[in-house]
Amino acid sequence: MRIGITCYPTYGGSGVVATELGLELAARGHDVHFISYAVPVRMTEVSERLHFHEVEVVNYPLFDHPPYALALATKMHNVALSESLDLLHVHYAIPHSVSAYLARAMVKSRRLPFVTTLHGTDITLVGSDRSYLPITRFSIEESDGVTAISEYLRQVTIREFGIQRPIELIPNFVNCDVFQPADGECRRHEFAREGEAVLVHLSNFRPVKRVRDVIEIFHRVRREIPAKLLMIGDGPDRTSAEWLAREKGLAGDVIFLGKQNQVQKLLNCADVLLLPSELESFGLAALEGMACGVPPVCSRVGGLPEVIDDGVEGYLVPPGDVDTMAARALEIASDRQRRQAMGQAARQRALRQFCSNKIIPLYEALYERVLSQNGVPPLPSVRG
Ligand code: GMT
Repeated sequence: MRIGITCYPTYGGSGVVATELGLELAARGHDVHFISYAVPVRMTEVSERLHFHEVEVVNYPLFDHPPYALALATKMHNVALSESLDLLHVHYAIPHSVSAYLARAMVKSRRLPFVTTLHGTDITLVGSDRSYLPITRFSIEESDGVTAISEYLRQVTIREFGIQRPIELIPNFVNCDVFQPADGECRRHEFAREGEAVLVHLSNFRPVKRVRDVIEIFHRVRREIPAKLLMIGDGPDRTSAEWLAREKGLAGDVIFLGKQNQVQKLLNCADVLLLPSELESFGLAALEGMACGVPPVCSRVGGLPEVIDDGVEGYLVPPGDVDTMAARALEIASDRQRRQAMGQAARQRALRQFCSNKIIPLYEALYERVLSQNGVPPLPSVRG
């Protein structure tokens, strides 16, 4: 198939999932065309089946707010025609599914179906804001296929938006060959001395991630055992977290690494992953850690209970309860056997349920259904 994928190309989880999906689809013989304003960050591979089309937004003094959604719709339309796309798959409803709706309407010569994947804040925060709710609901209803990345998000969407059409659950996934426990090769020695525990946090440092809680948790752990904390990612709350770490006298033990590409090489060094978010519709970072054999300590919110079996593969704790999170993290980090048993259980869970080889066929089956419902037989790929 020839598939156009649109996502936010930055470090948000939806962009990561969309990019990994594109890479996997290309590896399985599909032609994948990313359509966005920048090259997706995890699109590090080059292949004849992977293409990128940049959306350029023309600015003009009249435009206080350049109309990205329109530039995107135009680019989708153009690429669909020039590359004979079979369908569009947009990640994050706003504004991508609206742009896809316009592109579909603009392609007059044939049907150009589009699939929308809902990721989280497009429903729980931005989409449910009254200024966006009607158009988000409209574009979901108008999509030819809709998926949600957890049952939690599926239910919230149906409830909050009153959606009548079917929404399919296709959970997030991880490439379990890339994200796997370290076999000797590990960057741990770059950050921690022998005998020090390594805790890790990975996010876009937005308020919903509660990054100050990460520091609070680490502070409590650090009082009990020698440890280092790796903070991977960047975003608006980084400065405040850095400030708090200094205030607590932890500056030498908390290492802010900023945005990183090969996160698996950092995750697989850690003893515990901390994700104390206010809300996570899935919690991709927790899954990436689990695939690397690292037990996560997370908030019991949103879709996280669908990913982690509490007490077996990691721990789920009410959001904001930093004392309990610290106690759980300490329990794992200070007991080698416990850490290994939980890490193995976490890896097994990822292998059982969330590896890309299990999930990508679900997307392929959905594409085929959408195409046949629209009377569009998938075109044979140009390159065979
Ligand atoms: O976490 C964010 O703020 C980014 C956001 C996104 O859409 O880029 O992440 C959401 O999608 C991820 C990938 O599907 C999920 O793993 C995250 O749980 C979800 N974030 C929230 O629900 C807050």
